[in-house]
Amino acid sequence: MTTDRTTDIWGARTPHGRGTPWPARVDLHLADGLAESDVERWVRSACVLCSNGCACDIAVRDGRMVGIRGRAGDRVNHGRLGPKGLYGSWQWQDRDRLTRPLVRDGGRLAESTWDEAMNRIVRRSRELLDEVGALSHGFYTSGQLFLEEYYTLAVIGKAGLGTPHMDGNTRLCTATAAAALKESFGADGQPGSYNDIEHCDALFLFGHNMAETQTVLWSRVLDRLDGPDPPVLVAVDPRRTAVARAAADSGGVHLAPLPGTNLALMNCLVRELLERGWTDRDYVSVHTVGLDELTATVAPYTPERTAEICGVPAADLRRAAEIFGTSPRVLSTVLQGFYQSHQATAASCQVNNLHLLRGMLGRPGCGVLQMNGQPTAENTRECGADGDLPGFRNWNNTDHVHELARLWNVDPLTIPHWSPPTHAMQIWRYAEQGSIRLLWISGTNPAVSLPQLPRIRDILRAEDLFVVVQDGFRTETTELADVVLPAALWGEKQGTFTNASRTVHLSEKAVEPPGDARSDLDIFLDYARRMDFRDRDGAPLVGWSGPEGAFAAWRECSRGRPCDYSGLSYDRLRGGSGIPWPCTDKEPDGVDRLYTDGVFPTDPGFCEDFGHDLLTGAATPPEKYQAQRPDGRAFLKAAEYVPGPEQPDADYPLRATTGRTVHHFHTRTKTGRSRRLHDAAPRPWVELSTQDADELGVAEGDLVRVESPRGAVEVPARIGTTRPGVVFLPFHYGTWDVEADHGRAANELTVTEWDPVSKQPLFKLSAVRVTKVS
Ligand SMILES: Nc1nc2c(c(=O)[nH]1)N[C@H]1C(S)=C(S)[C@@H](COP(=O)(O)OP(=O)(O)OC[C@H]3O[C@@H](n4cnc5c(=O)[nH]c(N)nc54)[C@H](O)[C@@H]3O)O[C@H]1N2
Ligand SMILES: Nc1nc2c(c(=O)[nH]1)N[C@H]1C(S)=C(S)[C@@H](COP(=O)(O)OP(=O)(O)OC[C@H]3O[C@@H](n4cnc5c(=O)[nH]c(N)nc54)[C@H](O)[C@@H]3O)O[C@H]1N2
Ligand code: SF4
Ligand SMILES: [Mo]
Repeated sequence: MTTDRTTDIWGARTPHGRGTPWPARVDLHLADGLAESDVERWVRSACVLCSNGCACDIAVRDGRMVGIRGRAGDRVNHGRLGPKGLYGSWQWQDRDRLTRPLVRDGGRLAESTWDEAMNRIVRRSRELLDEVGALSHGFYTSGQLFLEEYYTLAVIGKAGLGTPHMDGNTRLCTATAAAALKESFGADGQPGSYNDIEHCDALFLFGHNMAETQTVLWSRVLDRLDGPDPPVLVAVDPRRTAVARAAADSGGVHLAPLPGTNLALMNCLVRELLERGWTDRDYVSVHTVGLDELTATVAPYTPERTAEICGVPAADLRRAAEIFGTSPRVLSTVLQGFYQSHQATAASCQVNNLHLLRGMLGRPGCGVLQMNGQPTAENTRECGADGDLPGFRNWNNTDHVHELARLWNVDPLTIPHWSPPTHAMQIWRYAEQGSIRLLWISGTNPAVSLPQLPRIRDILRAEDLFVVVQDGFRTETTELADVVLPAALWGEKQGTFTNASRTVHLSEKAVEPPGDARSDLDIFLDYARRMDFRDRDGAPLVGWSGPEGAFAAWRECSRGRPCDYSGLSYDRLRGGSGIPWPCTDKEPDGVDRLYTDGVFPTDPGFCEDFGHDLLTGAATPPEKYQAQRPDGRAFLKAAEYVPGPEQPDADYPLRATTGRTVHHFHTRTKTGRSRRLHDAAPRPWVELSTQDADELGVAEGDLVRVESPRGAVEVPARIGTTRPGVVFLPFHYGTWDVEADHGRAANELTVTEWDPVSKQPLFKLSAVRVTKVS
């Protein structure tokens, strides 16, 4: 690697024209002093530091990971890797890892054995099952384990214990992607494809800072922007990000709405399309339901009225609508600026609506990417580790429950389906109230990543909550656990996962885990064995003992469902490229775009969900759903805009939003251990607009105190990137690497509120005040 990719984020350009393939460019980084000829083995994998899932090979020497190289032949990245992939993917391997189970004795965590740690868990688990039943058990998992691990956990939770209290941190991440896809199209599943970037004439990024959060995908966009017939970009983001700047430079527009006003903005864009006749009437009449209600709901959102709500010029709204309405091929991406706000599902559904109204789905260059964030979030959802039934089955459809009961050979009554699965925010509430008494956390660090941290710490510390935490490192969360289980991480175990455009990769084991660390799969299997979960015939409920067996079981579970893996196997995934699902005997190479025929999985017997009222979150009763006679048509769902739950006032006059920076991944357990990435962004900050900074008398670098009704942080100021009235904080910085420093985490400030449909918390909407400290 010749350049420093912490500063040269996207690497060298390989420009190309519309409709031509994205040229390959192979990125490589090896440990200092090593040459490619020093590498003993290259081991196939894909990067797990975001949902892009860039295919790579891990370099191994002397039993250690010593580098990484992009895979040129893979459909996702054509050889490229970003700064996190290059510098954050493996450098943490020997840095203060958890190597032995820890158990809490006399208030302190002490090293122990697997037998002792697992016995404690099993003892507590049995006691609680006897005393109060399965509802005492809650599982809070991740978007970062492997498919095989999620599916195993889902079977344990649903068919072994029978608890509905299971969810992933995907609730904080892409619950809204799933919800918006279910509401509009009947089931989860990404309609579009990354290949649409090569074909689009316009690209809309809704609340998505792709330049920092999917850097390789952004390279793909930059290569179009630098080539002949580049697309026009539209960015919707209250900050002037690299995406926003590129939008302005491309002849497009940067809309910078006030946080919490996305739905008003979207209703305006939908209204403009309808008013100006920029719709495909035939497509709409044959393939959708709900046009009348949508038209009536968006009618009041004139550009002038919307301009007032959102704080953006009416002319810019008209221009954005014109670009959407008149470009031959439009691709949209949606992410946390939409998902982590109130009315998240309603706003994200309007993106689907824009595409439905123009008949722009299932064709090259015309797609929606309701993005994922975490590398394996798709699998959490598919496998049911987010509480949903595996295979995008509908908990409210008895046939679907019976299918699973047959597959697992258990009584259908064991499988919780008397109510919707418990979402993470409610799991934490039950733990707070004391009805959940065993909380098993895997692959997530809630003591930094959940909203309103003072509350989360109190819940985890409570005497009568038994907390199990499974991680590769000591974290803010492990420190509050009763039992800590040392997990093998990426490169130290085998398994598969699926990226944001449905592409499945196999990640092989490159090296041995440190000390006694074990894969999450082995830990879950060990629990199942010790608990002696059995099927109806007395055979072990979980009939597999390794990843490939788990994959085979999942393949059967997915057969015939939208996320059909029946044509996939480990061997097939060892070919040239990852393969997108659905992959069947009929479509052995997978399917690039869904809904090419305009037929959607909305049939009542097939759909994943009967939908909700987007405004209130009330579930649509099955009879009412059937009465709409969707029969394969998509839903044009609508809702009016309402202001967010926490509005600025005299005490807290500014709107705070939070998010990411390019160099770190989440709570930095990996990227914080990479010297280069750490040095590139060693500590947190807050971004202020020039106008607000002037009024507060704050200069660049000044230490300021940011306070919400829930907590405060003190961080240096950066000036000029946000719109007036808005401050932004990166959420990566907990306290694990500094001595007893409180008040660094953005989530000291955030609020415990969620979208009524997806239940995703509102990380991007709290009221704060800022004062200068020095
Ligand atoms: N470098 C890096 N990359 C990552 C990750 C990481 O931690 N670091 N995490 C991965 C994961 S799990 C995820 S979920 C994704 C997230 O990827 P993104 O969604 O792109 O990241 P965020 O920074 O959370 O939010 C995106 C943008 O939303 C804007 N925003 C804030 N409030 C609003 C609003 O009210 N309306 C609108 N329209 N925009 C708003 C913010 O200014 C921000 O620029 O990134 C993935 N990639
Ligand atoms: N304020 C604010 N808060 C946010 C967000 C925001 O934008 N603003 N974004 C939210 C979003 S989108 C997300 S995705 C979450 C992320 O929040 P978290 O999931 O809490 O963040 P991570 O640091 O990724 O934590 C993952 C943990 O799993 C461990 N781990 C990694 N791989 C494995 C594995 O294979 N097995 C096991 N057992 N452990 C493993 C890591 O060491 C790490 O401790 O944060 C959310 N919180
Ligand atoms: S874009 Fe995402 S998946 Fe690709 S190298 Fe970067 S962090 Fe890894
Ligand atoms: Mo996420």
